[in-house]
Amino acid sequence: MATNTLNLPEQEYMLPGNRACAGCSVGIVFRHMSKALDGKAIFVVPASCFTVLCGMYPTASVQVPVMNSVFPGTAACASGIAASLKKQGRDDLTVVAMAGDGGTADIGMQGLSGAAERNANVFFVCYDNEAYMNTGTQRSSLTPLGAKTTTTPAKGKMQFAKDLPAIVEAHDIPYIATASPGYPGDLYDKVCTARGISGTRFMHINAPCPPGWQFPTAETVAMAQLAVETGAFILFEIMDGKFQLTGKSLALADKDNRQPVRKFIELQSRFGVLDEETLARLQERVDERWRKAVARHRAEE
Ligand SMILES: Cc1ncc(C[n+]2csc(CCOP(=O)(O)OP(=O)(O)O)c2C)c(N)n1
Ligand code: SF4
Ligand SMILES: [Mg+2]
Repeated sequence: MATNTLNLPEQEYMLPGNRACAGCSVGIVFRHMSKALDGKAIFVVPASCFTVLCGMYPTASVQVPVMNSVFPGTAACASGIAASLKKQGRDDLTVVAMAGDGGTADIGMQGLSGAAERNANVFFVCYDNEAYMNTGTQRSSLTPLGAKTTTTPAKGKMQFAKDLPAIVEAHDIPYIATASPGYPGDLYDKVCTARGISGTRFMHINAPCPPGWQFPTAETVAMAQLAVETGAFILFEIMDGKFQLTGKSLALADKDNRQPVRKFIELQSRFGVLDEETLARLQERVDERWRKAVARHRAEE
């Protein structure tokens, strides 16, 4: 049975109170991840909002060991820790490299690629708040077309976000998944699956950010759900090369009732400058990725 709020383990690895903004989705992500890992994990984290959330010893807000790494070295540090644990015969701990979109898709990409090519025993998680948020909302290669940041032109970002899971898939690793804080049971189950696999595992998690995306702090979960309901973010798993839609995305594919992207976009002031032509391009891109995902799911069922 899929995990839900009623059968989620009660043990918490996140203390009440941390330095993230009100309404931050990263706390929801870490809370469910750490439960799925039973707290038996070592995290390696480059500079990011997640380092802010974790805080510093002795006032850290998380009850797992966290090592701060340099940006390009996250996957390499995690690989080294995994090699050391192997030497010590410790197979009870999961080594998690957890980085933002900037720390994964831009500055950490070569380290991730190297670890994946070696199939290092590392679980790499990218929580994607779609910009360099910790330093004040600069664009990243995962910022969507048309979104305003402090380093984009007046009409918003001019390029589409790159397809991160597709890039990682080219490395032929045993497990890739996407997840969302809007569907924490699905996220929890996927982390449990990743935990049980050895080799490089990768997860791309959509992470709505109230100040960066410019929406009210109470709407974080609704925003995460809308990303999935519109198909702007698709929930899937790729296990040993086999692609399957999961959770809400699978239900949407079965019923063919996605919402238009406009419904997701219009609630975020970062898209306040979006013109109709750019919105149409965004919708087209979402439709194209959705069609490919559904076709692949059916072909590989
Ligand atoms: C090599 C290097 N370049 C730049 C920085 C400054 N810096 C700290 S956090 C950050 C943004 C990280 O963005 P992301 O990885 O998306 O994480 P987020 O803050 O959005 O959670 C930057 C650029 C740094 N610490 N090291
Ligand atoms: S800027 Fe966004 S991602 Fe960073 S702590 Fe605040 S809400 Fe979370
Ligand atoms: Mg970011």
